[in-house]
Order: sequence, then C-alpha cells, then structure tokens
Amino acid sequence: MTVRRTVTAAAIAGVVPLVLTIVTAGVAQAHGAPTDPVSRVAACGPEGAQRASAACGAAVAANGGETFDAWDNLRVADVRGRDRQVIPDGHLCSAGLDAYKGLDVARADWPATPLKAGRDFTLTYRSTIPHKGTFSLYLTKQGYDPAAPLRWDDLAAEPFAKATDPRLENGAYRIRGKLPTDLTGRHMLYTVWRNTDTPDTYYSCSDVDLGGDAQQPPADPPPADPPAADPAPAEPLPADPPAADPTADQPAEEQQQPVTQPPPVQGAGQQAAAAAESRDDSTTVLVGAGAAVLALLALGSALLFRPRRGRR
Ligand SMILES: [Cu+2]
Repeated sequence: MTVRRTVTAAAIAGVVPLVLTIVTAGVAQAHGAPTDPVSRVAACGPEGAQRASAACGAAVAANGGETFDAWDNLRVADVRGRDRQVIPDGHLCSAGLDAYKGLDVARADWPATPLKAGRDFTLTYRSTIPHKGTFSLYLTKQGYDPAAPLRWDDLAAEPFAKATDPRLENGAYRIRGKLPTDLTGRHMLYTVWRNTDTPDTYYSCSDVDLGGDAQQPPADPPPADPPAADPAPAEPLPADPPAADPTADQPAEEQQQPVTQPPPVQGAGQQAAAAAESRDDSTTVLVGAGAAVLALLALGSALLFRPRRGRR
C-alpha cells in the first residue's frame, strides 16, 4: 500500500508541471490575427498556406531570416487610439515592430484575397483567448499602389466596418460590414483591434483584390513576373485550361492571363481556411490531452486521499 501511494504521488508530481506547461504555453501565444482575408503575418506564419510564396520569402529575408512564428502577437501597448501618431508611415504592417519589419515589404504579389465591391463582407479574426475591445477595418483609397510603402494617408479616414466586443465563435471573431462600391483592383485591408481589457492594440495587413474591369495587372509587367516564376507548390491550379491551351504561344494571349485571376487566389483563401481548421484540430488535441491529464490527476488523488482502512 505504501508502495502504491509513493508511486501515485510520484505520478502526480510528474504530471502537475506538465499541465502547467501546457496551460502556460497556450496563454503566452494566444492573441490573434485575421485569417480571412488572410493577413500577411498569418499567410507567412508557421501554418500559413502561402508561407512558400515569393512574397513571404522576401518578407523573411527582410526580417533578417527571422520567421513569423508568433503570427498572433503583432501588438503595441499603450497606443490608446493614437494609431496615426504612434505607428510610423511605411511601417503600418509591422506596427513599427522590428520582429515583423519584413511584413512592410512593398510588392504587388502578396497573396491577395478576392473580394467584391459593394457586397456584404465578413472578416474572420482568429483568436484563442477572448479579449474585449473594438475592431476597426480600413481599406485603402482608390489609387493605392501595392508596390509603394503603405502610409496612413493611403487609408480611408473612416473604417468601413467596426465591431465592439464581438462574440468569440469557434476560435474566431467575425466582423461584418459592407464593402465600398467604388473600389477596384488591389487594396490593403488594415485591421486595428484596440483592446479595452489589456493595454494592447493589434495591427494587421490583409492584401485583397476587388477585381473589376480595371485591367491594371497587364499595365504593370514587373510585379506580374515574380508570381509567374513563383515555385509556390502550395497553390494548386485545378482549373487552368490556358496552361494546356495550344494557343498560348500568342504573346497577346499570354499577357491576358493576369496573375490576379480568381481561381488561384481563391485556392489560397481555401487553404487559409484549411489552415484555420487544422489549428482547430490542434486545439482539440490539446484539450483532449488536458482532459486525459486531469482524469489521471483525479484518479491519483482518489487513490491518495481515499479513507484508509481501519480508521474511523
Ligand atoms: Cu492576447
């Protein structure tokens, strides 16, 4: 009996620190970022579907080789609504943080989510721990140049969507709004999440493409090249008849195949969703492991503290 009690106590002693480690690790990394339209930091992060893209490669290089493992930790303390004074022009995507400076790299081939001007819109902001606060979603004005550093003046003065204390559902906040009607082509969706239960404000850049009849990509050869040469094996091109099209030898036709065609970009969006789901899975595994550990603890306690025989 003494042997069993010793063994049980040892088991508990070993398990408790393990539980604490799991819980602490979960909290320390738990903040958030938009996954649809995918933010640059989520796209290039460890679970980002586009982390193999040329843009993410350039971002990591500009980051001195530092990867974006802490994809949910892009936050600045004590801004208190003075975003435009505190976050410098040209550093909006990194929020001026050195660890994220690669996200400020200005290039036109960042993975962009297709959107439709004038339509209802929902932004999915993944988070593993709830915070109180207000989300403000800004879009760049028409004429925005993705190949130039993002400045505050590029953004509309007022957010097109705003939400205070939305519910956390399935690990994500959803902020709804209506997209402006007068935008076409590539734009930046800039999300500011000002916490009210912490001193932090979170900043995120999501590249989007509002399409439309403005044929900007063909008029802009340099940015069109990198994506074409992009190895990006993560982007499946299921419906791509032009590749097998024998008429592809006509130069004019080749130019008519803009990189911003909906199918590949949509694939990227779906991959982002898949990545989000896999994150859900890992959360489930964690929760399952936690439950098993707790059951073990309960069993151990029962063995240790059950009433002893012969005692009244
Ligand atoms: Cu947090």
